[in-house]
Amino acid sequence: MADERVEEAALTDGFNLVIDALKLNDINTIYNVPGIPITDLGRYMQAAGMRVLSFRHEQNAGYAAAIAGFLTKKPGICLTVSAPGFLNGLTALAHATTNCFPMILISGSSERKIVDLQQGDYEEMDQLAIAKPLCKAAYRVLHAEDIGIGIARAIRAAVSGRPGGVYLDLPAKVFAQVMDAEAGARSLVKVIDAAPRQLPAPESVKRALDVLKGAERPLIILGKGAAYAQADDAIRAFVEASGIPYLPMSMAKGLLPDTHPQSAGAARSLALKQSDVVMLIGARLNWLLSHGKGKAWGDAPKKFIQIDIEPKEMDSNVEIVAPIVGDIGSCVQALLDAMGKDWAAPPPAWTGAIREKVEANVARMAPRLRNNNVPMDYQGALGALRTIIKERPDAILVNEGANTLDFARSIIDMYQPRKRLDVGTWGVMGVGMGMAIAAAVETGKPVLAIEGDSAFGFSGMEIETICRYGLPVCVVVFNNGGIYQGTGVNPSGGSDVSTTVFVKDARYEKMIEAFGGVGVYATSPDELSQAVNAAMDSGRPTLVNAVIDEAAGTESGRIGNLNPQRVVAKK
Ligand code: ADP
Ligand code: TPW
Ligand code: MG
Repeated sequence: MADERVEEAALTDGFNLVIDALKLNDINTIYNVPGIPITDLGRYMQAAGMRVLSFRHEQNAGYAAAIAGFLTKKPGICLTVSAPGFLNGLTALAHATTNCFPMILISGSSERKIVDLQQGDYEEMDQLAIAKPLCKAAYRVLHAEDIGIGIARAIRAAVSGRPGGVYLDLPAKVFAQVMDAEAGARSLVKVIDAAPRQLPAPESVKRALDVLKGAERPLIILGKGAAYAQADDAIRAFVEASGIPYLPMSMAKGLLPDTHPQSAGAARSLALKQSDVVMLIGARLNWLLSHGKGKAWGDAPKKFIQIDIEPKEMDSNVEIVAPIVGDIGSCVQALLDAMGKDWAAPPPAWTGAIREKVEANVARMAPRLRNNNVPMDYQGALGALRTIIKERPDAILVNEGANTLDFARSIIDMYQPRKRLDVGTWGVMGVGMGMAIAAAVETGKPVLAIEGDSAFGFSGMEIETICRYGLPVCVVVFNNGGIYQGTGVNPSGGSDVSTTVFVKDARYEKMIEAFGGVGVYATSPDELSQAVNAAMDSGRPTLVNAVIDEAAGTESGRIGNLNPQRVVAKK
């Protein structure tokens, strides 16, 4: 007996090595769905003091991991079973890559030699090959002694340069492989300086400042890369020292408070159209910025300056006259250092015009946000929630839907960095509950999730997860009875309802009651406000069913123009 224990103490195995490698790299939270071959891994992780959160669907665990990466600058880890679990997690991995969030999808997999000969193993699939085009890097570990290096590579790939999703394939066999404990310990790698600073070239900083100095109507656009960078003080100092109006992209809201005098948020179209020099900081000129051309940008000729860690991003859509390649913290600091004391603020004609437009638009909206209509419209309901975020600026706002998203983005002011989490680059539905869970877990702050009724449906079962872990999440379902609106009719006159319509007067609040949470049915902004304040005070998992006028809103929210138009009617 005694000899056996000594023998055991001198050995380690794949399970232990995965746990030791993650812990060595300060990764202590795992978002997973258990099953063969990773059930025991989750148990052993929990036994080893890691936080292992089990979800009801891997896609939601994956979205949680992706946003954990955005919030912490460390890769969020999603752990799944083979083939179907892996595929369920893959959407989130692709989403992380598209949004430049660091994440690692770790999936168990079947027996290599059976997979490769397609002999029909349990949950057989060539996962590595399938993951590759959807992520930044993909690795497979075949031997226990390579677990340390495999995890180190995955971490570095996820967070260095432009962050993104990484796939790590762990065949079932590896977990049970045994090796000498000391050799095992030596095989682990602590990743040193996983995302090294990348200093910009001094000449590119000077070139950018020269272009900015020549501007008459300069504009800064802050993107979610700027929020991710956690260079909040330097960014604010640079924007303020420059005196240039700025526009925050959706998830960059709050980097400076939306009420900041230089914010052009409420004068977005004027700012885009009339600007002559635009400096992008951690924002791509993709569809969300109309690719830097066309009607949205007006007739005034533009010069673009861009700060990004990814050199290939430059000139992706239009010419970038002054590219600055480096990490945002270093780039913005370099700009600040090189600006000099004699920096001249932009012409008051420009800053004044923007300010005037902002104030006019804010004043025009104000009375509509105070309406107490029943059924609620988006302005009345979001006016109430806007006040709640103003009073609780450290709460995290999660937001998805179409109208529910577009109205909330413009109506709700944010006051602190990384407090607004939403559908991101793809405008994907289903991120809501995963993001809410990770936000609560990673930050310990209360979370307010404002969800279209359709959007909520994509991940709604995770309210059980929220209740199970007792997370301080308040979900508000904007219930207009459908996708975009609840008023659609079946054009054939048949008995099926329209493709965009759900059950009338659905009682979503009863869903959370099934799991011991608090359910509230709210028909007016006052009721909504009361319910959400109570939830935020108590921290109890809550779902508020906010009844919204089914005719409010528009098809596809603010991006209806992206719908293709039918040319030939069906005979
Ligand atoms: P948004 O959707 O808010 O406009 P995007 O996702 O389009 O933002 O752009 C984010 C950009 O930020 C990406 O091009 C990415 O390479 C860049 N980025 C991310 N992190 C950093 C960083 N630390 N330093 C510099 N650029 C970064
Ligand atoms: C994964 C397409 C965009 S917005 C939306 C869908 C289905 C739902 C809008 O209705 P909701 O909001 O949430 O009730 P509201 O206020 O307008 O009524 N599948 C995925 N992603 C997307 N974007 C879609 C489908 C879509
Ligand atoms: Mg809806």
